[in-house]
Amino acid sequence: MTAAFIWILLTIISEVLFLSFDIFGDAVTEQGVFIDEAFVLLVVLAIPIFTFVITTLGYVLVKFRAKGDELEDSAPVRTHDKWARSWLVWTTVLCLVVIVHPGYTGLLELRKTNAEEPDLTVNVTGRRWQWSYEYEGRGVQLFAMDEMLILPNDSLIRFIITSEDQDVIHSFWIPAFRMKIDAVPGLTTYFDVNTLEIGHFNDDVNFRVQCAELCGTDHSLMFTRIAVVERAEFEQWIAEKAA
Ligand SMILES: [Cu+2]
Repeated sequence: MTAAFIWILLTIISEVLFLSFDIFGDAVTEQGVFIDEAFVLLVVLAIPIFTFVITTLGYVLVKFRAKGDELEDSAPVRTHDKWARSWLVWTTVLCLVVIVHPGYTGLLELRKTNAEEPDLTVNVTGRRWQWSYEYEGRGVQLFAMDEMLILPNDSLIRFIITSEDQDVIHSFWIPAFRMKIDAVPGLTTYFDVNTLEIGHFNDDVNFRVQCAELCGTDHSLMFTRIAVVERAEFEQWIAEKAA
């Protein structure tokens, strides 16, 4: 009874604390919003299990500790069928639930724009230790490390990603978009985002591309600052850049 009470109390406190903290700030793409919701759901489901394990551990440590000079073992308990079975059933059900949602539904969500024609396609190449970008069909390429990746707001953007031949595996990660995928030599990967908000690296460091696969000496410097700007501003920028 005491243990059950502690478990419920710990669970309520942890859930309230978790839900009242804004850990990462807002996601700025449709896909990112879904990913954040999935993350919150998984943590909310995991908290009761975590508190159950912690409570059980703490409770048996205190309750069944050796008292005084007593050195004799208590009678061994071999099985506790009812508990074992119910643990198996509940954890299995939980696993199956999260495989379907947000697992399977999440994959569908991230792929739902695949058949659509994107407003902008950016071809990305990784190499040690720099990213380069080509705005497909727009005549703009970015090579220099200090150049900003300018992207249009309110648009479907497709990133098509690879690594140079003879290079190593990198990972193309944009924290503000909550999206990340490997950049592999000889292979193309891609992801789509629908941008929802303008933003600039100078106001929020999550607006950056960051290599997320340890790739050598300057791995940590393998990043590009991002600005998401209104469409008109983007068109103006790209026209100037292409000229
Ligand atoms: Cu890298």
